[in-house]
Amino acid sequence: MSFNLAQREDTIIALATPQGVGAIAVIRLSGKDAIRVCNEVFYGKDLEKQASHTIHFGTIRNGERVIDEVLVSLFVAPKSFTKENVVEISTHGSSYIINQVIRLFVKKGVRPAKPGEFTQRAFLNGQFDLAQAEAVADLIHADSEASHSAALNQMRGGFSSEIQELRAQLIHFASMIELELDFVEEDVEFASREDLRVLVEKLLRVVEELILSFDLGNVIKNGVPTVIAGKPNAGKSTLLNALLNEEKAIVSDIAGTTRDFIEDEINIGGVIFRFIDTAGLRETTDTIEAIGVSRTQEKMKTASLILYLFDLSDTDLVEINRDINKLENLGVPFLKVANKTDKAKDNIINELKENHPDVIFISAGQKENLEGLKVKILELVNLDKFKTGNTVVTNIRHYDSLTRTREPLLDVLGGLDQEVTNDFLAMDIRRSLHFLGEITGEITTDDLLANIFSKFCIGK
Ligand SMILES: Nc1nc2c(ncn2[C@@H]2O[C@H](COP(=O)(O)OP(=O)(O)OP(=O)(O)O)[C@@H](O)[C@H]2O)c(=O)[nH]1
Ligand SMILES: [Mg+2]
Repeated sequence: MSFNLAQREDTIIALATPQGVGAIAVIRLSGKDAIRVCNEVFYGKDLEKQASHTIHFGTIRNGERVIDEVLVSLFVAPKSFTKENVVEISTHGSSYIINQVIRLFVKKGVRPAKPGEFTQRAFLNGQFDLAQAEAVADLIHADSEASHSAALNQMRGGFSSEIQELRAQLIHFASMIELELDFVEEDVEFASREDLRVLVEKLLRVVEELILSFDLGNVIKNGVPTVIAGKPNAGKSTLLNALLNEEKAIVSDIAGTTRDFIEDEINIGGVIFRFIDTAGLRETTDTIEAIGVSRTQEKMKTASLILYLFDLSDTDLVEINRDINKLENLGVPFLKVANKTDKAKDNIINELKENHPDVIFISAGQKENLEGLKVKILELVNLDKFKTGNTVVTNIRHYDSLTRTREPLLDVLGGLDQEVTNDFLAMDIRRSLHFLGEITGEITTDDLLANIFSKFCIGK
């Protein structure tokens, strides 16, 4: 794909609403000729004489034949999403009508849009920067409150404006130092080295904070990986099913029923959790079960949260203490969850309450106190600060550019320490600027753009 201006002379069309039958469908056109071509097939007012941001009732006709009664919304350049002339045609939501309308326009020389082409045009015409364009994609795919607010915040420029501002300050220093190069003989200093150090240190802090936020950003997008672990027959699969409200995992009283991972997403309080049911932890001679057990141990290490589940009718305090000890050494946050309250003997419950006041008592089989468990889960991950619109990096490309910015920034600091010559200093600053610019799109390549926009769906 190339992104020259000639290609953007043409007018594009796509269905903007999802495929399939609906009450209405919206077909979108963008380009120089969008309004003119629409006027040729629209019977109603003369669209070319109407003001921007107006809606008009009429029919779309192929020759004499009426295809549908429609509403046409006009957005005259540059007051539109793409900054080009945009027409949105609301038709009845039948796939027959949609196909007929799109075909009619294609016959008139309008080109079917590629995935993400509307957003790409918006970007190329300066509607927003690259990080914001990518946020549009995230927003379309957001399916939880937390990922929605992270994407929305980014689209509004929260993330980019911070980067852009710091980059602008750094550009100032780069030009001052490069200017000094022209005056070597005079030995002047236009850029205070102390101010430069302060700025670079601040930049490093921001970059490192953003890098750290990526882990959480990732979690917001893909769900908090939460492993349910414990002995065979503790009721792990029963708990997964109870949380999901469906019989997803096989439950039986045979120890060692689950051998592979079974996972699914659950929305708790606006945050997506990815619950992973695992093979029960025990020494086993069964080869396949043993593989399952070692995989469980691996999975526990990479989890954000572990639900340690044990059976109140079949576990004693010694064993529980031993397991908790192991979990503490693992270093992953975990909750102690006692299952089968319906079958437990009183003394174990009292013993536990004394020794571990933070144990959560549930009955997965009877679906008891699952709400209490959910509250504790939410408390433990504490995603609150990310719901209030703090800057979070959710995009692997941004993360990559940020990590690559770090190194030249450190070089600038090192250079200041060692009082290297100006040309070296300027070079390291330029390298930092390059990677920072990649994030917001001040520096792009065709490959990069093609790669980003191809991830969108058609019509976006
Ligand atoms: N009474 C009672 N039985 C339960 C409860 N939760 C689970 N069970 C029973 O305990 C047995 C084991 O449950 P599973 O969910 O298969 O246990 P698991 O931890 O997945 O076991 P493995 O897959 O073998 O590691 C089944 O017979 C369940 O019906 C509960 O809260 N109360
Ligand atoms: Mg199981």
